[in-house]
Amino acid sequence: MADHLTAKILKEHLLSGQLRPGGEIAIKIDQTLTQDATGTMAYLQFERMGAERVRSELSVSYIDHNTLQGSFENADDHRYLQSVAARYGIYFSRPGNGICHQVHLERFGIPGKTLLGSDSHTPTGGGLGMLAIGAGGLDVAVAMAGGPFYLDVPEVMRVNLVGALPPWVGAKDIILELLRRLTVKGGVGKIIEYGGPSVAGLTVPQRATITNMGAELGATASLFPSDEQTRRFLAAQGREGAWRKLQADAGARYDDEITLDLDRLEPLAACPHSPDAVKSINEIGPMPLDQVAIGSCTNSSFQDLLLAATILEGRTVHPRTSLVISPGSRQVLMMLARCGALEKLIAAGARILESACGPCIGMGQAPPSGSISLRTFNRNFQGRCGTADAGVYLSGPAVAAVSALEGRIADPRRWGEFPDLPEMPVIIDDRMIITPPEDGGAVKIIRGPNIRPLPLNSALPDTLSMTVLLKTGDNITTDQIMPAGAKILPLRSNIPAISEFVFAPLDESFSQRAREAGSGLIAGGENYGQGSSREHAALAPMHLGVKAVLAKSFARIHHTNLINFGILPLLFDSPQDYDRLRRDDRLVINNLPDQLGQDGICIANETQGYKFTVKHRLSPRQLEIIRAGGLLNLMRAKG
Ligand code: MIC
Ligand code: SF4
Repeated sequence: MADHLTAKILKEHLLSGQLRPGGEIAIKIDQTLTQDATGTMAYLQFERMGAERVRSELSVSYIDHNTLQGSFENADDHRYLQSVAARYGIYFSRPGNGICHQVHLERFGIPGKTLLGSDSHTPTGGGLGMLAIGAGGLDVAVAMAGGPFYLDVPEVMRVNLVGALPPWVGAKDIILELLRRLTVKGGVGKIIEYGGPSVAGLTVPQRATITNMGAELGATASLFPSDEQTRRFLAAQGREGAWRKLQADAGARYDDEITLDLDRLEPLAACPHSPDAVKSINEIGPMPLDQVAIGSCTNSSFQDLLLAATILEGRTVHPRTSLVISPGSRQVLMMLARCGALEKLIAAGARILESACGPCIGMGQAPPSGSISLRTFNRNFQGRCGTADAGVYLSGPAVAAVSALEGRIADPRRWGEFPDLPEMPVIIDDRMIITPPEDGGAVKIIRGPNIRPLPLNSALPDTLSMTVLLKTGDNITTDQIMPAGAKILPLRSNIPAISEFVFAPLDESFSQRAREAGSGLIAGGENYGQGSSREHAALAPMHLGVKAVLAKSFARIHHTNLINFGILPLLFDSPQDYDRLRRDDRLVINNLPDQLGQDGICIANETQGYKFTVKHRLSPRQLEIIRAGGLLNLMRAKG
């Protein structure tokens, strides 16, 4: 049978289940990655599992998110993470070494392997032909302990790339065009495979920009074949031995297929406040800009920043606009320095940040009130940049660089010929990646006061009586459920403290009302919990007594995170039931354990005096987790 790429990799890793859409399968995970903002929880959970050493082929702990260190908290977290890495056999990428996805691509990714990461942009690795999937920290902890990763068999969509990119149009425009067509929920439950005659012309960093933002489509993963481009990239990184050819068989059948003609693309940007609100630069017009930010795991390869430096060379950033650059990795930053591009950026007036997530997650560089910022990043959810009333546009580096010079959104095609970008040898220097000792048994784990014990849920009761704490619209992001930014991110290892901010962007009274209610439910629309993989968006509501989320549909990672922490994810059966429900209604579900085994679950709305039926899509395995009050409880019960 002719297999697509997804089937080939899944077959090589299948531990249980059938590769038929709809069913649940378990796969072997070869590599894991964590970052510091989700990593502390992941490792606290891993410690609870009692393993002596990680059992994956390779596990890496990156420090890239929480690097501002305004007080002791982040530094405490870093010290804890470094000691855990040495203790359990995990590579440790030190702060300043770069953003997890960029560094993993450069130094560790291997075509055909599986990678599970506690960050939603882990699918960046698909640019190398890896099956790379984002997950909550607990799932990553299980994989590190040698356990399988469970997922619903995804549908596979092929994106057929034809034609050639016009000058000044780049990889970011390809993925923005897909977001325009498919929206932020168009990829939910799917793996997106890229193929067609134009794939061969795309470099690995370009492919990685596309697979990175597959996360914004809601896709489980995105995949490019492993071909000559992949071999060249790995050879340049001194890792040609990791290469293997991998491509879909001719005649492989896909669940869905679309064609994108690159010839017809133009420079695009996503408008506030969603990555799928995409328009052409011309449609948007010359919007004045207070800030331009170039970097993030989407667009901070050497080639991206070299292009920006070449455009900026000999010119000066517009007086109205602040330009900040956060290089994707130390490798990229060193290469920019060696070839002189860094000097060009500095001379033009760019503000150079360390190689980290930085402004992408609101860790500094919040733009002014009511301002407009243009960023080469992947998310522009309201308030994520740190300024609640700012508007963020997302574009590629060419648009960003010319816009920084003009002080307004500008079309790079008016800037003449596309420049020649010289190639240069890759600088390979892994001294900021600490290899764990052979035997970490004697390593002492260092816990500062910011590292608080992990809260656990209680087993599911027979009857749930809950107050509707909040009713939301569609596409609620985990940034809205559990915001990040310089003030809140340092509390990631302290669930009681971070819980105070749950749903703060939507309703500042939420945490207090939840605590007073004692037992709560959240009513959501479509694609509830899109965006980040942060399991804090489940853990912190759990801490506040949220027992269930009743939504029209869920984003994949958040659905699993809710289950992992014993919060019941329920589905509306009809839009009328959603319409009728009101905040503060008191809902009761009786005979829960029995009802969960049946087709529908009956809920009594005691406030309004009616009954309605809801559904769930929990597998028998997930039901067991929910009954136990979460995965850690279940693992403990099973010894
Ligand atoms: C993000 O881009 O939203 C983050 C910050 O990288 C998150 C992880 C987190 O919340 O720590 C993600 O994408 O999963
Ligand atoms: Fe970091 Fe932003 Fe990438 Fe998330 S999306 S990993 S915050 S650079």
